[in-house]
Amino acid sequence: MLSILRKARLKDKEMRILMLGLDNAGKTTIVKKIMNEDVNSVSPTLGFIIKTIDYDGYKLNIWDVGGQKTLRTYWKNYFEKTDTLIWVVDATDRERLVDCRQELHGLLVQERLMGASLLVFKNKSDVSGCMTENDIREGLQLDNIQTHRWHILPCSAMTGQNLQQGLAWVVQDAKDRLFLY
Ligand code: G3D
Repeated sequence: MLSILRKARLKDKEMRILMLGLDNAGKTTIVKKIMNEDVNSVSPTLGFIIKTIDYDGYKLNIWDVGGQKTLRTYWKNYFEKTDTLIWVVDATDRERLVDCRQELHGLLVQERLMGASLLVFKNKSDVSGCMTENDIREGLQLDNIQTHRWHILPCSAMTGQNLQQGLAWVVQDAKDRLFLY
């Protein structure tokens, strides 16, 4: 039933995208950069922000939800009807990579996120000496994921690197899924 509803919405070219990650990963800055807003005036997201982006004929409703530890228990309130989960990782934060992996894998077992695809943004890739794509792939054990279609992209909310490519993947994946199910 859920997949039928999801398919109907995808046919309407409307998608619900949930952007999550640990606090300070750069979620709000990514959304601002995509919207061409000033990225130098970002304050921590205490609740959530919804932004709608038109991309390749699709209406992308992006939910940016706060990632502080105290707020993570509320993440489940946003799972319903999610087409794509964008998991934002701070590539400079080696200390919290284990925390980051545990939170991500905790999401992937959630029933209400089962039909969603996963895009991992390796953010802050503009910072020299940051973790590589391979570091993140291994650290988050992405190759173990069999329940969701997934993809990883290095990006930077500061320079805008790969943000459009990320949206392109999200939309292409949605198109592919229309034919799959
Ligand atoms: P969040 O929404 O995930 O909590 P924010 O994260 O968007 O608030 O960003 C947290 C901090 O990381 C901000 O710095 C922001 O400028 C910085 N940041 C986000 N993305 C990038 C990036 O791609 N490259 C670099 N170099 N910095 C980034 P402050 O200093 O305001 O805390």
